[in-house]
Amino acid sequence: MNPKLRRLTLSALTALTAVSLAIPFGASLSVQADEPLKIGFLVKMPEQAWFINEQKAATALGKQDGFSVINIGTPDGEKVLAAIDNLAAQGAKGFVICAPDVRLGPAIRARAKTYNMKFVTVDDQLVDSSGKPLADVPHLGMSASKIGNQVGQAIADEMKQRGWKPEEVGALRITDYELPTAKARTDGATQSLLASGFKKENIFDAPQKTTDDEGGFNAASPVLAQHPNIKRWVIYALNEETVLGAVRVTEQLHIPSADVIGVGINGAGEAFAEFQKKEPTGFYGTIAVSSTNHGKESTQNLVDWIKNGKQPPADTQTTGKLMVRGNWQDVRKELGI
Ligand code: FCA
Repeated sequence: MNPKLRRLTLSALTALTAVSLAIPFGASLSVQADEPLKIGFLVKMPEQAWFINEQKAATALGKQDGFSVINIGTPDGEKVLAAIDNLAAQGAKGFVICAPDVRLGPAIRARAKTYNMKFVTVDDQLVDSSGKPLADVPHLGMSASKIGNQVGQAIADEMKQRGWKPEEVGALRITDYELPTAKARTDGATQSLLASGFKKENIFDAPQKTTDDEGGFNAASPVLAQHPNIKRWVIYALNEETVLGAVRVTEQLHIPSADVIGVGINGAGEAFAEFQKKEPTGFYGTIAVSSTNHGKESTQNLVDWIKNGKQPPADTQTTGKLMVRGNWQDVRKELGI
């Protein structure tokens, strides 16, 4: 070895020994703590624009504040538990999660506890075996009933605008009653619609299996086919992907887009694409909520908790704004989506 290099190596070694001698017992722990923080961001539908945007916002915050975010798609319970194991193996200290089934609550909590990991929920609040929210897990999600009310109001206003009489209109209500936030959203929409004079007997339920376009399409098909006598439809559901799936069915059935008012929730990529189509479709609008803020704030809450022991707020509820063809770009900008 070149003597200069050897001298350098030797002095580096001496320095290292001196340092390690000076470090009291437990040093390895403090060395680990100096490593950049790692957290996970787990979502039930990694292909949905809403969740892509949340994860992107979390990653961006990490880049800015010096921690890293491991994004994982967890479409079922096994994948969630495997992801938590995987995060622990990588040294992650906690995670944000939107679980594929809220009833996984106790299992997720137990697994996180084994690794001494902190976690918060985003969008879908976990429940225990009796269906009660896990109160000790901090949550950030939409103010579901209020946003549902906005959906119902937007539909009612547009019906009025088009001069539709309530007795000649059917409502396709696509439901997921196993997910509390979904039920609260569609209940909210129904409430406002009825308050505007909509006929209760003209509301038809279409239960969905999955909360995406395909789920909306499959739920809507049989219900629309059963009512060929109804010429005008309004459509609502827990999110815009579901409504878009149903709008595609109305197109297949050759119901003119002017006879359909679909209003969704989210304000993400698919809605933007729809608003950019040359001709208006049956998708009238959506209540846009900032997925950027959901991703960012839930991550910030978790990181503050891990780093500074600051307990996150128990339940943060976010608001939305009606986005239609005419204002979508402004609303998008305003909400930083
Ligand atoms: C649920 C829905 C998503 C989104 C989110 C905020 O998880 O499935 O589409 O609306 O709430």
